Amino acid sequence: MPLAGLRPQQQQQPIYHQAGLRPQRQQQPIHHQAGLRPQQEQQQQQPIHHQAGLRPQRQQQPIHHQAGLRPQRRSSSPSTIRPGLGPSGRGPPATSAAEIHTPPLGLHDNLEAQKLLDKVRHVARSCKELKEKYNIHNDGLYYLTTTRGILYEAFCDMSTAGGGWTLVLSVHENNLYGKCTLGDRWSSQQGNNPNLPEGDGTWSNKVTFGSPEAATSDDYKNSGYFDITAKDVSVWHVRNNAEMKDWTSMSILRYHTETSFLTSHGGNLYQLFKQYPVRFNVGVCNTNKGPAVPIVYDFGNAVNTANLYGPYSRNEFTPGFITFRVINNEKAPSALCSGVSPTGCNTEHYCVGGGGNFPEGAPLQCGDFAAFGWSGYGTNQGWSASLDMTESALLLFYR
Ligand code: KO2
Ligand code: CA
Ligand code: CA
Repeated sequence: MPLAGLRPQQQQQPIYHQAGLRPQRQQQPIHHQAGLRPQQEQQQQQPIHHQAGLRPQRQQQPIHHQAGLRPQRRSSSPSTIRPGLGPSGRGPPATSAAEIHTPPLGLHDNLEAQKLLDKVRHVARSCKELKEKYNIHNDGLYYLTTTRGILYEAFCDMSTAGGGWTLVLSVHENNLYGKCTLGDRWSSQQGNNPNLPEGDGTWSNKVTFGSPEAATSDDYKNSGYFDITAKDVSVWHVRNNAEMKDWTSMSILRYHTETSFLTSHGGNLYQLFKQYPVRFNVGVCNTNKGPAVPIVYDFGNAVNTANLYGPYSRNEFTPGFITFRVINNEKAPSALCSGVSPTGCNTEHYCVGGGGNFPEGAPLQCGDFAAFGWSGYGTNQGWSASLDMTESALLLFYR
C-alpha cells in the first residue's frame, strides 16, 4: 500500500471536529472564539487544561493519567505539586502562581493541544503493539515509550507484509569522500584510528540522534533500537532527501526477514551487536561471521539487489540475505551487508557501518558506506556500488 495514508485518519476531518470547536459559536465574543465553552465561562479561574475543554472526563486528574502514560497512580508527596493541583497532588485545583501568569489559550493552541491529546491516546512500546492492541493501521508518526518511560516519535510502516514495523535507524552517507569524518556516526567520526577499534560505538550503545523526518537526509537512531524486543527486520533503501510521504516510491530496494532471527540474538540489534561486536580485530573473515538471514523482497529482487553493488563485489556474495557483523581481510568489521551474504572478504565494498579502523588503504575504507566508492564514486564498476545505492539511505525497521 502506498504511503498516501501517512497520517492517522482522524486528521483528515474538518478542523472544528478535531478540536471539538463548534462553528456556530465563532460569531461570539472573543473568549468564546478562543474555544471556551459556555458552561465553562464561570470556571475561568481553573487551570488551563480545564478552560480549554480538553478533558471531557476525569478532569480532576493530571494529563498524564488521561494519556495513559503512567499505568499506576503516583503516590502523593509535597515535592510533586503541579500547577492546578492541590498540595496533595490530586485534590481539587488550587490557585497557584503558575496559572495566574499563564495567558488564556487561543483557538490555535486549543487545536494543537487536541491533536496532541489524540496522538497520546495510544502510546505503546512499538508499532507492532500499536497495531495489535489498538488496531492502528495507518502508516505514519506515532509516539512510543520505552521501558524507562522515554517518550519518542517513530515512523510506523503498517502496510508491509501485515505491518507493525517500527523504524529504528537509518544509515546515511553524507560524504563518501570523508573518511571517518563528520556524519559517519555508524562507523567513526574521529578519523581512521587503530586506537579507536570500535569507532563511535553506535551499534552497541544507547546514544540516539536524528529524527524520523530526516531519516533520508542524515543518520537516525531512536530509543527503539535498544528498547524494542523484536523478531525480524525490514530494510528500505530510499533515495537521499526523499520526503516521508514519498519513501516507498523513492525506494530502490525493500525487503524483510521472516525467520524471527532476532529472538535468538537478544531481541534487537543492540543485543546482537553485544554478541558480535563491531570492533576491529575481534575475529577473522568468514570464520567469525554473524547471522546471514534470508530475506523476502517487498520491492526488487535478487538480480537487481546484486547489481546495486560492483561486478567484483558480485563475485563474492550471494544475494537474498541480510548479514550481520562481517569481518574483512584486514580484520575490519562491518555491521551489516544489506541484501547479500558474503562469501569473500572484501566486505568493505558492499557492507555498511563499522568500527574506527579500516587498515587497507587507510583511511580510504573508513566510513558509514566504507569503500562503496573504491573504483570511483557511483560508477558501479570494479568494486564500486551504483550511484543509486551510494545516494540512498538505509532505513531499518523492527517487528
Ligand atoms: C583493485 O585494483 C584491487 O583491490 C583489492 C582490494 C579490494 O578490496 O582489496 C586489492 O587491493 C588489490 O591489490 C587491488 O588493489 O584489486 C579484483 C581486483 C581488485 O581495486
Ligand atoms: Ca552517516
Ligand atoms: Ca579489500
